Order: sequence, then structure tokens, then C-alpha cells
Amino acid sequence: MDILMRMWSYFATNILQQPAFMIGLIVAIGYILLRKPWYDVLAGVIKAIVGYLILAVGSSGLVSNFRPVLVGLKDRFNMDAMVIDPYFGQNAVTNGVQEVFGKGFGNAMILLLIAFIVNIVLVRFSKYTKLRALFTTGHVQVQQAATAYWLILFACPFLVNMDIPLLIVMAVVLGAYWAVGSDLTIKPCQELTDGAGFCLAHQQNFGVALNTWLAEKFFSGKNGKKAKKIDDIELPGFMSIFNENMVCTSILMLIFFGAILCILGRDYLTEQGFLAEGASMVFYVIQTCLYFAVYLAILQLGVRTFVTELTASFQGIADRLLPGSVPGVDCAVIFGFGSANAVPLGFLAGFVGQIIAIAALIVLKSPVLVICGFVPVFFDNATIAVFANEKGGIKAALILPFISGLCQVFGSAIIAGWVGMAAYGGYLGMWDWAVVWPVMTAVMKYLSYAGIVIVVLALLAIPQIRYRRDKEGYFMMTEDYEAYKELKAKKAKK
Ligand code: ASC
Repeated sequence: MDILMRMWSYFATNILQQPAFMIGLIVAIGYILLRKPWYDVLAGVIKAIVGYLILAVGSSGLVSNFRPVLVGLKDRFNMDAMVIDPYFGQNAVTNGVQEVFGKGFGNAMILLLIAFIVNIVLVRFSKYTKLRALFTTGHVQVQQAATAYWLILFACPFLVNMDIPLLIVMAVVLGAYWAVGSDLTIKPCQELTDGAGFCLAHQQNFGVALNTWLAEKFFSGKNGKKAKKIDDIELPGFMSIFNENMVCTSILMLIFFGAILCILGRDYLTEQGFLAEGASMVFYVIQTCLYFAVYLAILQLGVRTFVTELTASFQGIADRLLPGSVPGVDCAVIFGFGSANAVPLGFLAGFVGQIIAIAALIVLKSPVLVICGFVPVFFDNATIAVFANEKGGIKAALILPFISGLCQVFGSAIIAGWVGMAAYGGYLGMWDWAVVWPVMTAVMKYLSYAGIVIVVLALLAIPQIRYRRDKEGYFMMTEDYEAYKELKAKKAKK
């Protein structure tokens, strides 16, 4: 048993929680199942791992460069606020869970394993469950497991002293959320990427599905006139430079982060070690802000490097092990598709929403104050904007992330205040965790055992309903996208 535990723990730490190696393993299994020669397997695995590591350089570069800028506002103005950001949320759990519930989070690895197995089993039996998506983003799964642990302990205090039932409940709820949430993004992803064969496995899966639907329903254009997408807009005169993504991102970020850096001020930046004593503030601001475009470019290169390998090799898994399934990947992968300018625009719209919501909390004298964390405000809203733009054009790409910004702040303030995480300085804050999980927590809190059953059944009912609405196309969408497109075209003609 001990040796098994140690093996598992080694696997979990080095592969499951490290998406680059997890993706590498999936590519290896996929290509082996496709009976590719060993050198093709090796080449594919290397490209997948290197590509994912490049993506991670881009995304962690963005996070480490810009998170301190936003969090700095809290220090600069001496605000007693919690930060909504996955890393702050995870710290809050680590620091507070023992104190609040008298129970540490020692079983985290086992929880991850069981929840992941729940996900695999649900997909293996897709014939019955209608679930087709495998969650592969381990670093996100760790953050979610930590937050879910707290929320479920809060909602079901009767489970605190029952280790095994607690683990089972958590693994089933979390595994079902992973499978159902990422499954919901299959259609939006397939349509946006013209059948690239992946979906999202991140922290705004329900958010992407809902906002894509809203964009199509309310913004797709009136009286036969199609909504204008970001790339359709020809900007006149000097504004035309904004059509180029690198220029657009750089100028927008220079204005936006430049303003924040100026608000933080030279003294604060020097004190914190960001700006060297006596260095030029102007060039420091320019360089810091232009790094946004640099990291975005790196991120897109990473996406291009690994996505084809992943989806080509996954065919082996979809043919032999998990029929009709697709891999769920980091939301940043979508920045390599759709309109590149939706990324900075969605971010800014979401930021405006968050700032207005924070101002409202201050005016209303909310007991919980919130400060924007970079990860939700950027990765959630930019992702939502890419999908919204595709279905509903620029209006949807601005309005829906703006509303999402409001939801992230209000939802997080309510849930983190209620369950006591706010006192420990942070909450996960991403869309699904600010909107969907608070509802699930409330149902479980008020209905106890019945609540747990209702939450799981409600989650599992979602793919059933969606399958029944499009029986013919549902699995075709992942198995043969060209045939699915033909089917859709035929239906549209009728
Ligand atoms: C998260 C998280 C990150 C980012 C990254 C986006 O939720 O923890 O580091 O989003 O996955 O690429």
C-alpha cells in the first residue's frame, strides 16, 4: 500500500499536476495506440511538452509581471481587501482550513486521483453519460480541489469527521463538474477552431458556454444583418494601426498599466524593488507594459507548437480507449484562434466591470472588499471575449466580459464572505467559482444530503438534455467535424 501511495504521489506531483508532462503522456499514449513508429512518438511528445512549456512561459510571464501591479493597488492605498486570484485562493485554503474546520488538506492528492478517475469513468461510459471531455490541466485542478474542499466542508459540516465519505462526495462533485463543465465548451471550441478537436478545461467553462450562447442569441445581428466582428472593422487613418494585434495590445496596455504604474508611483515601485534606484521611470513603464505583447506572442507560439500534436495523437485515445472524447486544455490555448484583438479588449472590458463592482462594494460598505487579481480579470474575460466576438461581434466581445467582471467581483465577495475565506485574504475568483460554485454550495448547505444528490444529478442532467436536443450531431461534432458541418448546413437550409 505504502509503495503504491508513493508511486501515486510521484505521478501526481510530476505528471498529473504538471500539464506539460500530462499532455506529453497523453500524446505518447495516443501515438502508441495509433501504432506510430517510435521516432514519431518521440518527436510528437517532445513537441507537445516543449509547446506546452512555451505556453506556460507566456502565461506565467503575464501573471508574474502584472499581478504585482494590480495587487500593489491594495498596498498602496492600505486597503483591507481580499484578492480574487487562484493563487491567493489557494493560499487562503492552505492557511485557513485547519483553523476553521480543524482539518488539514492532507488528502488533496487522493482527492485529485479519485476525482480524475470519476472524470475518466464518466467519459468512458459516454454512451450513457453523454460526456466527452477529459480534464488535463493539473495546476488548475489543484487550485479547484483546494477551494472545493473548503466549500464542501462548509456546506456539509456533518462530513468533517468522516474521511472516506467526505472524499467520495468531493471527488464525485468535482469529477462531475470537470467532465460536465469542459464538455460544455466542446461546441464553442469546435465552431471557433473549425474542428481542431479540443475543448477547454479551465475555470470558466460554464462561463464560456453561457456567454457564447448569449452572444449568439442576443448579439448575432438583426434583420439579416450580421454583427460586426472585431476583425471586420476597418479603422480609418492612423487608427488602422490598431488592426495589428501586437500594436493594439501594446498601445492599450501602455495606457492602462502605464496609468496604474503612475498611480503606484516611483517611491512605491522603488521600495518594492520593481524599479532600480535612479532608473528612468518612463522607460520602466514602457518596457513593463510592452512585455504584455511579448508574453502574448510567446503564448501563441506555444499553442501553435503543441495543439496539432495533441489533437492528432488524441485520435488514438478516442478510437481505442475513450470513444468520441476530446482533451480539455488551458483557456489560453484559445488565444491562438479567433480574433487576436478580442484578447486585450475583453480584458479591458472585464477590468472596467470589476472596477465598477469594487466601487459599488465600497459605496455599499460591504464587509468584504475585493481587489482584482490578474488571472481572473485577464484569462477569464479575454477568453469569454474571443468566443463572444465569434458569435456576436464586437458588441458582445465588450459587453459580455464587462458583465463577467461584475459577476466575478460580486459573486466572489458573497461566497468568500459567507464561507469565511475572505478573512484569509483570497478567493479563486474565476467565473465558474464566482457564479456556479456559490449556487452549488448554497444548495448543499441548505439541503444537506439531498443537496449533494441534487447538485450531482443536475450536473449530470446537462449533457443528457443537450444530447436530446441534437441526437444526430452530438457525437458527430467530436468524431467527424466535416460531416457535422454538412449536417448543420443541411439543417439550416430546411
Ligand atoms: C489559471 C491559473 C493560471 C492561469 C493559466 C492561464 O487559472 O492558475 O496560472 O489561469 O492557466 O494560462
